[in-house]
Amino acid sequence: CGEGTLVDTVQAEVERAADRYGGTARRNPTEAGLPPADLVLALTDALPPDSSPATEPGPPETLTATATATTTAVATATAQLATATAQLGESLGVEGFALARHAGVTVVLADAPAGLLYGLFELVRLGEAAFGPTHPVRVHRPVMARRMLDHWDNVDVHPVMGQVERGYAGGSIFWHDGRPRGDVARVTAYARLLAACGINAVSVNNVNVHATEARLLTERLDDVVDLADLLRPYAIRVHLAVTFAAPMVLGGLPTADPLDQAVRDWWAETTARVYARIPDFGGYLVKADSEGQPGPFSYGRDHADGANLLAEALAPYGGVVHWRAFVYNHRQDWRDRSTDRARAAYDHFAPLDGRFRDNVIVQVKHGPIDFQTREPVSPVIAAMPGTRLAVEFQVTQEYTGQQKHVCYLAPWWSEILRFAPWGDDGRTVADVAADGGGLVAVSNVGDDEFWTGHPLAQANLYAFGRLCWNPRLRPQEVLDEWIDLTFAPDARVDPELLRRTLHEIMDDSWRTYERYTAPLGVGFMVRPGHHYGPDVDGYEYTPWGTYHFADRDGVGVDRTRATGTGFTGQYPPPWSEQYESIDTCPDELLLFFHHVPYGHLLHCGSTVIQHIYDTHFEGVREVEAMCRRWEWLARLVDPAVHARVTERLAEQVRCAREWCDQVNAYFHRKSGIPDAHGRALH
Ligand code: BDP
Repeated sequence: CGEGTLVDTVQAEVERAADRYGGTARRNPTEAGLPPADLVLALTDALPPDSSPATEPGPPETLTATATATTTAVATATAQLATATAQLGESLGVEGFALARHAGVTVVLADAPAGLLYGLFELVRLGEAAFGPTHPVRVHRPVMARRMLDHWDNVDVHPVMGQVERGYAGGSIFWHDGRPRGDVARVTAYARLLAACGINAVSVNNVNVHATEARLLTERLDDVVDLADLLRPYAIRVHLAVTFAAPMVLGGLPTADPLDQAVRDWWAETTARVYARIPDFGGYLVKADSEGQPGPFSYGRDHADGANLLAEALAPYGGVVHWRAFVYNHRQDWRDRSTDRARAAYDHFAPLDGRFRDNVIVQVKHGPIDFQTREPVSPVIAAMPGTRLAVEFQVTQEYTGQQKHVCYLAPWWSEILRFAPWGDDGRTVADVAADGGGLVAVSNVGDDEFWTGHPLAQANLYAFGRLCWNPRLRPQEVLDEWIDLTFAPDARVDPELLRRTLHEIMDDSWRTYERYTAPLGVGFMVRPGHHYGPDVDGYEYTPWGTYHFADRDGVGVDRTRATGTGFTGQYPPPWSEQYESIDTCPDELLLFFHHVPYGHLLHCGSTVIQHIYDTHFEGVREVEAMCRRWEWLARLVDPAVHARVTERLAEQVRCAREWCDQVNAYFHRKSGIPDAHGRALH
C-alpha cells in the first residue's frame, strides 16, 4: 500500500490521540535534534524495498506526540530501542515493529509505514501500560503475511440470499441495491477497525459471482477503485471475486477454456487494465466448479489449469489468485453411500500438488465439509506440501447461531490452528498457513449500528484478526483485549465485574452452542436453505451430501477404511489410525467418523444416547445462565447495547430449547431408550 498515504494515516491517528489526551503531535520535526515527547513513532532508514509499484520509498519519518520528556531522553530512548532491536538480529519486516519505554519516552520503531500503523494500534491495546515506568523491548511481527476477509456481499440484491449472502448484520457496507453504497465514512471506519485487528486484505464481493458482480472486473471497475482508495490508507489491499466464465460473459468469447490462447490473452489484458487503475490490487478469488459456479471441468481441464490461467495474468504485477478447494458434488444420490462429501476436496486437489504456480493460493475450508460447529481438520491441509495453502474460517455465524446466538469462536479456531496433522511434534495448521497463503475468513459485518448484529459477535471479528497476527494467542486473552477496547472505561461502574461476567458468558459459548445442536460431530441437522434452527432430517434425503444416517439402532457416518467411505485414509498417521479406530476416535468427532449403536460407551463414560440427552439439557441451562448474567450488566454497559443483547439472548433461549426438544425427542423415538434421569423427552 502507498507509503505516503500510510504515514499520513499514522500521523492523523497520533494527532487524534494527542488531542484526546491533551497533547500535541508533530511530524518529521526539522528543529535541531528531536523534539521533547512522550511518544515517538519512527521509521528506521532500513526501509525494505516496497512491493507496491505505486510508490517510491521516502526518507525516514518521525512522528512525535505530547511534550513533557526532554530531547535527550527522546534521543536516548530511540537509540536504545534501535540498538536492542538490531541486537535481536532479525529485521522487522514490512509490517513488524519494536516497542519499548525508556526514561519516560515510549518509542515505536518500524522499517516501513505499515509497521508504524500496527505499532500504534498495539499502543492503543496496551493503553496505560505503554506509558508506565518502563516497558521492555518487544518485537512484534505478524505470523501470517496474508490476513484476509472475504465479503460475501452482492452488488445487486439477490432474490434468495439478499444483499449479503449469509449476512446477519443488515445490508452490505459496500453495496446497496445494485450500486456502491457510497458511505465513505463507514468504509473508512471499517478500514480502521480492520487495521486495528491486523487485517490487510479484503475481497469486496461474493464468491458466488452473479451478473452485476462479474462486471466489477471490467465496466464497473471504478467502483472497485473507489473502495481500494478508501482501504489503502489503512494498509488493506483490495481483492475481487471473479467468475471463471468472465471471458465469455464479459469478453464475448465462445469459450473460457484455460488452455485457449484467446482466453489467456483476455485475462492478461483485463488484468493489465485492473492494475493500471489499482497498482496495489491484491488479486482474484475464485469459486469454480462448485455449487453451480463455472469452472475448468466444463473444458475437461483440472483446477491447476484453471488457477494457473489467472495466476499467469496476475504474476507480472505481484498479484495472487485465491482458488477455493470447496469443490464437491452437490447433486449426489443420497441412496448411494459410497459418495462422501468429506472426501471431495482432497480427491480433487491432492493429486494436483506441485502443479500450481507460485502465485496460486489454494484456499481450503478448515473442515472437510462446511463450517460446522465441529469437524475434524481438513485432510487437504496435510496433503499438499508443494502448494501454498490458505485456511478459510467463517466469522459470519452461518452454522453457529447467525449472530442471534452468543458464540465466541476463537476457542474453536485456536484448537484448529494448534492442531498438528502429522502428530504432536509435527507442524501445526497455523504453520502450514503461515508458510503458505495465510488465513482467510468470511466477514460478519454489515450496515447494522453495532456492525455485527449481535454486539458480542464483534469479538469474533477482532479475534480472527488477532489470531492471524499471532495464532498462539490464548482466546481468553484476546477476549480481554476486546473487552478493554470495546467498553470505554468511563462506561464501566465495575470493570472487574464486567470483565468476569463477559468471560462467563462468552468463553465457553461455542461449546454451549455445540451441546444443544447436532451431537458428537455429526453436523448439519439445521433447517435447509437458511440453516437456522433445528431440523434433524432436514438434509437427510437431499442431494447435498450431509447425512447422519440415524435409524432405530444407531447414528453416524462410517468413514473408515475398513467398512466405510475410506475418508480416514486421507489423513497421515497418527490421525489416519486414530480416527479409524472406534476406540481411539475422540468423542467429539465420533459420529463424524463412525456409525455406532445408541448404547455405545464414550470415553467420557456415558452412552451415546445418554450423552445426547445430557448435553442438550445442559446446553439449554447454560444459555439460561447467560441470560441471568447479562441482566447483571444492565448498569454497566450502554443501554442500547444492553437492550440488543437482551433481545438476542431471548431468541437464543427459545431456539436452544427448540433444538433440545427436537433432538432429544427424535433420538428417543428412534432408539426407544428412555433418559436415565427420567426427564421428559417429548
Ligand atoms: C456454504 C454457504 C453458501 C456458500 C458456500 C461457499 O451455505 O452460501 O456459497 O458455503 O463457501 O456454507 O462457497
